[in-house]
Amino acid sequence: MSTIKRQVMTLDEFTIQQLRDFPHATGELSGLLRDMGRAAKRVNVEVNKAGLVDILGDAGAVNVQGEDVKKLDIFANNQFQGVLQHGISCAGIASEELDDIVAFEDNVSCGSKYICMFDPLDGSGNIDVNVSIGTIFSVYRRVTPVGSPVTLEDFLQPGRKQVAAGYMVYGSSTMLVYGTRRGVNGFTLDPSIGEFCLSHPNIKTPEFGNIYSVNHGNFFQYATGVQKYIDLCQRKNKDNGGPYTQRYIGSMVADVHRNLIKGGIFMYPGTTAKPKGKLRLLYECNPFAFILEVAGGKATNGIERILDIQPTELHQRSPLFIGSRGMMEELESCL
Ligand code: AHM
Ligand code: MG
Repeated sequence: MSTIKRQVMTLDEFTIQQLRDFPHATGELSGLLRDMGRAAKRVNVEVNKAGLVDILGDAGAVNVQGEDVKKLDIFANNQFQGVLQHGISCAGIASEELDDIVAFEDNVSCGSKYICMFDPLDGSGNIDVNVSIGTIFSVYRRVTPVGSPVTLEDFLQPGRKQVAAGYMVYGSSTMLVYGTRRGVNGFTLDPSIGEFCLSHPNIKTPEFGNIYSVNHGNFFQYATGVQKYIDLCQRKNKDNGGPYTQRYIGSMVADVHRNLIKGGIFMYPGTTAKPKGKLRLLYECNPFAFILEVAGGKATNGIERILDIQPTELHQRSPLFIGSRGMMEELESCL
């Protein structure tokens, strides 16, 4: 029997295809990823019309980190929470927008072995000015028994325990990138059919890149080792002897996505005012550390591997250095 060859493979088809290699898999993780993709399409529609409707601006509330919450953050949070709560592949969630974990208490959800953590709309300070923003998520196997409601313990696991992690970029095109231990794959949303289509199979990050990304405004607040490395970036480039190029959008998803594809290093170091930096370990650092490591890169907090940090609270922050292996090694020699 001849097989029909198709040019595009959608996210749904891809996750189902992956199942064929594991006849004993339950399909739960694939289902969860498809749920996330579905919610992302709804968020994408709202992000795209952010300039048109009265959804822009502060919602008037302040989130658990003490920052202004934009209406779209809440919309996005509700979409991801809703799709997982009504689905059958997730037992509970934690979100950057919520104080506490949400345990899904119905029998079907309690019977799931996975929990999901997400930053529903990262870089939301950029919404008003039409700059790329994104969603970041990670999936863990719960440690409490299947069948009971999840507890905080299920969420406070070191990043190396992640089963999958991913992100969506709402940019010049909308992409969903996710990784499991088997590899990282990128899907671009084809608006004409409303499907994420495999566009970046088996992503590997270059060993070296030409880009460094950091908030230069904080330069004098960084530790001496970090300053030394930034200085090095401005002076030398391993390949051609010239300086590296500085690129910093202020939307982590877009900055790290670009560096993943092109090669580079992204840094959000601690400052004298905020020694732990700004980024959250569970919602931002861990998922990207997982993806970058699977793609061949590295991620540390300047002292230890991000994925080895034992979290003690849901919303804890961590300095982050992440990117191409060769550039991370250069950095480490300065720290
Ligand atoms: P957010 O979760 O409140 O959107 O903040 C996280 C964002 C990251 O996307 C980005 O890398 C960083 O904040 C930029 O911060 P800064 O303006 O301090 O450089
Ligand atoms: Mg964020």
